[in-house]
Amino acid sequence: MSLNTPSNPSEKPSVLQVGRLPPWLEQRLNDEFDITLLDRQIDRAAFLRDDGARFTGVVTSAFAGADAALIAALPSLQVISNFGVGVDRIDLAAAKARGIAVGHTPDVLNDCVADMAMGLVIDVARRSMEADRFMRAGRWATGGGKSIGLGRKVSGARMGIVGLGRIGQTIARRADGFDMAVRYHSRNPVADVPWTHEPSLLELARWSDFLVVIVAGGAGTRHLINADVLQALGPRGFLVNVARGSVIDEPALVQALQQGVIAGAGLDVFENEPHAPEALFGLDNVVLLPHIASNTEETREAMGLLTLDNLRGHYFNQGQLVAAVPL
Ligand code: NAP
Ligand code: 8YV
Repeated sequence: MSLNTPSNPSEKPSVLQVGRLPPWLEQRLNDEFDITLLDRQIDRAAFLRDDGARFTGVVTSAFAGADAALIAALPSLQVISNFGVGVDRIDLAAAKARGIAVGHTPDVLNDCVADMAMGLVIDVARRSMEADRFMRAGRWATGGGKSIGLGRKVSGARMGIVGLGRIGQTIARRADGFDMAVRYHSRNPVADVPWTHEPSLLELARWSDFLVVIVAGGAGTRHLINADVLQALGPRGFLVNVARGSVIDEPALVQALQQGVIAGAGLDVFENEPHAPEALFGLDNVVLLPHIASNTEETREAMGLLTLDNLRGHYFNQGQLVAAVPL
């Protein structure tokens, strides 16, 4: 018998699922665990009060998270497995205080998130989405062949990366391939990388043609990109955010885009998802994506398998999560 297979299906561990997950993953979770979907409970508070003590695991996503109230309502909780690398919606302090292990999905999504960051850099600089709208409206033909205005060159430009972690380094390597000059800002310089650390975020913004944000979310980075940083990026600078919406002061960004304080922005994430500031919808100098940077068949499958493996590791391999969040 494999370590990953429970000896008796009726003894499957009880795991509470918060939010929806890809259907194939929900199927696999149901095969191996006794899953209850919190979203199906009409009166969540009553359900948690009556049934909360039976769950030893939670499976959630970067979108749904697990806040302090939920963790407190689950007195037997041992493990939280997150479908996603970002754990800003999980109350890590509450988990740590109770000795609850937290698993997530690092590394398997680096390529796709970095690819999308480069896609946004190109889209916003070369105006490809704007050009697509122009074509679909028939304006190329009706305008007698007159095209949209000029874009800006990406190859050889300066890219400042805010957060040189797993994904930030993957973006930097792609920027190298575009012959870009790369510098980065983080609290600590990263050892053994060829890119220059810039201790001042304002200086990095001043230097950059493209400022790409890929720090962790949460209280420590809330509104790190504020009006001063946007001012420093300046009227020829572009902002790309594939981290979390909370990292940007959104009203300040809207104003900066409306008033030409910066040249444009490419945004995959927003402060109040699934909502984005409506003021952005009418602006041509912004590219908006509905948080899809990791959404490929390949990466979602790898994330799902790691989400499963973290649970399996906890229950069937002596509490050894494959990818545990350091608490
Ligand atoms: P990571 O390896 O932990 O890197 C995070 C980086 O952020 C580190 O370089 C860290 O460096 C830096 N950082 C943290 N706090 C900072 C601060 N206050 N000021 C400046 N830098 C700070 O994480 P990762 O795997 O690259 O993922 C990064 C984030 O991307 C995730 O947490 C998630 O929110 C987001 N993400 C988004 C998507 C999407 O679909 N758009 C997909 C995956 C991930 P220091 O500690 O030295 O400061
Ligand atoms: C996903 C993400 O969109 O990994 C993260 O932190 O934000 C994205 O990969 C998310 O995990 C889906 O819930």
